[in-house]
Amino acid sequence: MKANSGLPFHVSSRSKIKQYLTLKLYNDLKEIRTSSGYSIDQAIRSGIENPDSNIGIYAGDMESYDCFAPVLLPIIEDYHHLDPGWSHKPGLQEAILADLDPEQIFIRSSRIRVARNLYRFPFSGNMNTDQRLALEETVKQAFKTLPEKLSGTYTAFTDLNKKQFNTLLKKGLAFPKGDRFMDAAGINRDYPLGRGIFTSRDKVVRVWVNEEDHMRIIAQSEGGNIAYVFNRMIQMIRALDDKLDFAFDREKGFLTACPTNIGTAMRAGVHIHLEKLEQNPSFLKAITREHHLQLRGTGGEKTAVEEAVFDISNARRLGISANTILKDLYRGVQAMIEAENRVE
Ligand code: CIR
Repeated sequence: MKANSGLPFHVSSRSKIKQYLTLKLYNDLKEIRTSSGYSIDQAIRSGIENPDSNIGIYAGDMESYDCFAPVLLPIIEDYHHLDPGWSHKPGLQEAILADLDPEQIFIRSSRIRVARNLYRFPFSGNMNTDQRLALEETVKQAFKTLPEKLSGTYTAFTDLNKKQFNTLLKKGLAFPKGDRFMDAAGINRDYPLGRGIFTSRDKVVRVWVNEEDHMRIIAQSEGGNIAYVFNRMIQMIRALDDKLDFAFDREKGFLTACPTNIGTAMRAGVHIHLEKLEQNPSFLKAITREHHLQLRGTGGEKTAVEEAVFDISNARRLGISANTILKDLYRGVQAMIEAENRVE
């Protein structure tokens, strides 16, 4: 008999939740509710409904990480490849690094984002309509107090007609309703109500409101000047941190809806054209592994690579600082460009 037989995970599922949630553990956890009423049944719904889940569990609030720790901790330690005694590493300092691709031959764009949630609100999949709207209002007020150099415009999706919304979506200035994994977790509920995007005047910095996390603070620019992008993002994080209380735990770092994002909650990446390395996937994978990076398809997670444009980003988010993540990306992409130039 398999350890978790009796739980309704699909026979084909290779998710971490299926791997770690034994029937005994489920029985120990099934009556527990966090103070915002979140249960293990809600937490694992996405993993049950989507047999192709990698992880299959979402936190409904900060407290989920304590209440459901018996199953979440082993998943976190496994996914983030943590050593015993692990802990979140602070460190988010502005960086000085030369442009990786000053002639813009390989790197199409650089994008860095962090997820941030507010400690006073349940997380996305566990919010009711009023809470979602109240969160939007809280964040909107914070945007109004930003210093001049960070200021910009907040656009609520409900204020846009279909055509306006689609235009923003095409420019990457809006986010669509989430995927079926998020849907099953309740994260898409009421979409587009309470959702919107803040855009700085020069459009380099954006903040998604009420997507998978309360906020995704993003900086994005064409080319390979990743330090510039990182520094712009940090300035925005600091300004918002002054006004809002982020969900944070000393050991686990910044807490997020998906346990894959906790810690620095940062994803730093480039879209890069690697025509020659595409023909040598084992070499590309070796560089990726050596620098703790991951390869995604052109359109992001769970998409295909089109015209040799790869989305390369950090594989690690917890147990190392944001500055170390940036260095990993820098050195890894540098090695890829060197290899691309070397291969005949
Ligand atoms: C899953 O379990 O596959 C989805 N909830 C998404 C998990 C996040 N990303 C990932 O596995 N790389």
